[in-house]
Amino acid sequence: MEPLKDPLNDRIVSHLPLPPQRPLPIDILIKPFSNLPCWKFLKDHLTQEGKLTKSSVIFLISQARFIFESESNIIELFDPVTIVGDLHGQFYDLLKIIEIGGNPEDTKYLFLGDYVDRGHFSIEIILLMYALKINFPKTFFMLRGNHETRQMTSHHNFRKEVLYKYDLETYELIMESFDAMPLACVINGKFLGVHGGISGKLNGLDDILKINRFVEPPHDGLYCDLLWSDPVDNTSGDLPENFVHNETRSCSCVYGLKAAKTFLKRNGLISIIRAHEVEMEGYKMYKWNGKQKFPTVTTIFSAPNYCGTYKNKGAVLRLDDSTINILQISRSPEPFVLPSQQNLFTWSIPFIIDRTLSMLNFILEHNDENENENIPSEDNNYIEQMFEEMHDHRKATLASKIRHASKIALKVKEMKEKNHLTHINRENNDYDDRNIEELEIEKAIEIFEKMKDRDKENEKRPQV
Ligand SMILES: [Mn+2]
Repeated sequence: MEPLKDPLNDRIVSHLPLPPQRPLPIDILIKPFSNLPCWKFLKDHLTQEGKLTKSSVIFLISQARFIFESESNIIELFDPVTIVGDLHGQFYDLLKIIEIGGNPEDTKYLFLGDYVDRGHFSIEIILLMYALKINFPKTFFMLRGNHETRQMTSHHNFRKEVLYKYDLETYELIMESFDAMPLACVINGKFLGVHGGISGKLNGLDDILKINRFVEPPHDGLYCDLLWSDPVDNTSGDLPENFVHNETRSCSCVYGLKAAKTFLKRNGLISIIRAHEVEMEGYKMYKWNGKQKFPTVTTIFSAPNYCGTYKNKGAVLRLDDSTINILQISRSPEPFVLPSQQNLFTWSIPFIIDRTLSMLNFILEHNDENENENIPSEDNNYIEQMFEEMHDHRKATLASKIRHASKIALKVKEMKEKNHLTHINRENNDYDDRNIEELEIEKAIEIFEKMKDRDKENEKRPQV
């Protein structure tokens, strides 16, 4: 599609390609003589920050939802398969994943959820992945993550992103499509794929099949645990009980070796492959049974430099002949977006108010006689007259009002900064995405741990 016009040819960053001129209409999206979206064309359009017409969006969401609805709670498949963890709105990294993980036309894919929130390009991820799902319903699979819910997308930024780029109806349709996503996957009859993990309420795979998944996931129980639970973070896998409360998430449970072993044995499985937790290397193998043994649990996390701050690698897992291979990726460059999709004017208002008020304050606090020399005498007379007419207490009132306003402006600024902690704070970022490779490993781990600690609150389930 034609790019936007630039009649004056005065763009400051001229090397950046212009976005497409119009939203992609459905008759161009759909391949001729078929009912399938042209995913490669859509991919290029979205990469250039193009939008879609409402009918194109509705087509993709409703067709994908229709396929999800036809799937069982548990998908059954066989390797070779490329398994992908959390993406969190990092569309430009998804493009890289498709590039290295294999062309979806001839590669089987399993995505473990958490497509949306945190990053700025979640809707682009959903639209492209839905187009792939429609094209390859039997080889491209998407499970539900804990962020594919009304609660998480309202608490984080996906809802805002959809309202900004599309509208409320689009958001609600996407939520209904999330309700239809399957919950788990069994590969080769040996591996359980799921977003979070197992549960005290999970005995057999039958228990997962019995769930009515077509709802907003509840706050506790098996459905919640599949999406929210975590493995215990130690080398032995020991826990005081089989399942303990998950403090980090404010809901669900933590499971260890004993619980995992019991569950796997009972169901003839050997290993759990899950996502849900950011890892420095993009993956983590829990070899609780001993270093030589097959990992009981593997975490796969596919959003490199998560939130623009973690400095972690992203990874995808390639399962072939029941053997695990890991492919790592670094962050791909993406268009710069201000936090919460603000425009430059909204973003700068607190700073402008702040500056203006400090200027006013300065003027009021300084009454050096000599400074009046440069002011034309008529003006000077006028100002003096005005101030003489003004009683002292009025001057004081005015000054105090300005000081109060200044305090308010500072509060506004603080609030804004606090709101944006969950997003990229580029100013305080010592290293940009380009030189992660050059970071010393100790420094990278230090930054990763610091960011993880600072971001703790956001990994919790919000309390309602
Ligand atoms: Mn998650």
